Amino acid sequence: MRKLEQSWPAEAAARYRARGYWRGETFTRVLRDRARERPDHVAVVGGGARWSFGELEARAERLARGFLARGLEPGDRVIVQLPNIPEFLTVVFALFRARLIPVFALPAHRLVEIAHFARTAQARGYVVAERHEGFDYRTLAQELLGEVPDIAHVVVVGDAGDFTGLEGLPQGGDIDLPEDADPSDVAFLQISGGSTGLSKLIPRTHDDYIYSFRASAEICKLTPSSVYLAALPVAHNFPMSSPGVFGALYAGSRVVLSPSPSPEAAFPLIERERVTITGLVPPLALLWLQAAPTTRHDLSSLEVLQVGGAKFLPESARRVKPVLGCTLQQVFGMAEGLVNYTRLDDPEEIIVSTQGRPISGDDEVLILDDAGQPVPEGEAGHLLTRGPYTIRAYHNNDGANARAFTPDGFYRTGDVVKRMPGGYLVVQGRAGDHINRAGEKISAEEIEDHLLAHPAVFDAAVVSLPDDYLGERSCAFIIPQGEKPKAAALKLFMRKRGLADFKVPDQIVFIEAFETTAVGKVSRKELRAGLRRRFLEKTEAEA
Ligand code: OOB
Repeated sequence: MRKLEQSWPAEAAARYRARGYWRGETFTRVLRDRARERPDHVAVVGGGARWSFGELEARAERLARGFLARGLEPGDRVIVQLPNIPEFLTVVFALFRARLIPVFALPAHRLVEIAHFARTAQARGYVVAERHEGFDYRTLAQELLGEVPDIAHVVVVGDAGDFTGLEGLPQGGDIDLPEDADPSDVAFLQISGGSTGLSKLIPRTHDDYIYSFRASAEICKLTPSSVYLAALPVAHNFPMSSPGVFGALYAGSRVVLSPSPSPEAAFPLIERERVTITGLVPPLALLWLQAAPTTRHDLSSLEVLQVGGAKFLPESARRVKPVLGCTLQQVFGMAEGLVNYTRLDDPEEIIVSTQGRPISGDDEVLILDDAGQPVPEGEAGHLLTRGPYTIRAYHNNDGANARAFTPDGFYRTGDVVKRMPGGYLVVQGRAGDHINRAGEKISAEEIEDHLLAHPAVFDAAVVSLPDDYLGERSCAFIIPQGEKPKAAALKLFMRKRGLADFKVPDQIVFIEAFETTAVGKVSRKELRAGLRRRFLEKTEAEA
């Protein structure tokens, strides 16, 4: 079996075990333990399904045999691109049971992204839903096979068309399931927000990831009577593990999957299932705050609303309790590891004005100035971190590893933060050039590359602009070549290249030239900063 590398030095690993963070648990054992303790407790609700822990385990086991009987082999990587449907959980637990390695993609990803994940992970399998929000993933699968022939198996949840359906996998009755994974093995590959260039793959082990959601479930005080609503796309790290669906299942709670995070979809589920906790990105939280006062649905079961993924401004944060009647919890996390939470019993001022403090006493946090020196408490600096669930390296990416990690293993988050008394962090912004569009991270560089592929684009620079609803929106400054293209045509061009919709620039501004300094060329970073500054000054002057 091809094992993927994980990268904590032996000394750190031994310390994390000795301190009880890494307890030798695996995903398969966690599910088995819950299924034994409370076989009939409803674990997953979604679509028409209501599966108990016992049923979830039995389904996962059956599917695990099916995947292996189909020809996948332990160690193979399998891209999982599923919306919030209960099969997400059976598929993922089945892959763990069969020692296959899920690679998590979001439903919004398209050919460019999926092909990149498939190549980087050397994936052999791809699991999709037939369709979601009007998009047919079987067509995407077909295109993927044309680009990445190593994908030998496509499995479709729903009507499979020419592919194999989940229900149509061989029964595999005669297949022996492999021994359980070693807890220090890489369990899956998560994708990075992609701050520079293309998304990177993040190897997470059973030990480190299970620690992060077990501790998160404790911080969120989950019990078997809690009900967690997955409103955001469940393959994202926040609804997956902070405490997310895995933390909820760990605590023996119930997971409810909402097909969409909109109030129209989520509010009826909150009422029907008596949901106690859910997580949103700031723009959705604003939408909920707007919809709640006039809804006919009873939201009184909601005890905690988590908000994270992008900065939630104090003015909005202050409204959560009076409008929704529940406790706000701010969550500042990253797929690479470190997650910060405000605690449920923190004073209101901490809850509304900070992004929380780390999960673990062994999360090491450095806040450094440009010269790499620590800044005093209360002053802004670059956040670097190292700890029991923060990776030390990306999968197979020496270039990114050299940039993103210090020689002694700290991850450079790219975020600029202040540390307040008690270790609470306040996010100020970020040093890098990505756009945080409603929690979706977009790399300026990646989008510029796509724009440059258009024959009428001479040069392009993509920046973030403040946006009342999205937090940030993307704006592409373009120097045309020859006849000026239409903005709509450029957007269509990006979509046709197979780029996820959220990456298509929200705004396109044509300009004649980029400024250069007397020395000549400026860095892309300065160029983007200058364009953003001048654009904002100009719009302010016009207002
Ligand atoms: C979460 O994970 P990613 O990997 O999509 O994005 C991480 C980045 C952070 O480095 C930071 O720039 C930004 O997203 N971010 C926030 C934030 N939470 C994340 N910026 C300001 N305020 C916040 N509360 O987004 C993620 C992963 C796990 C839990 C929660 C969010």
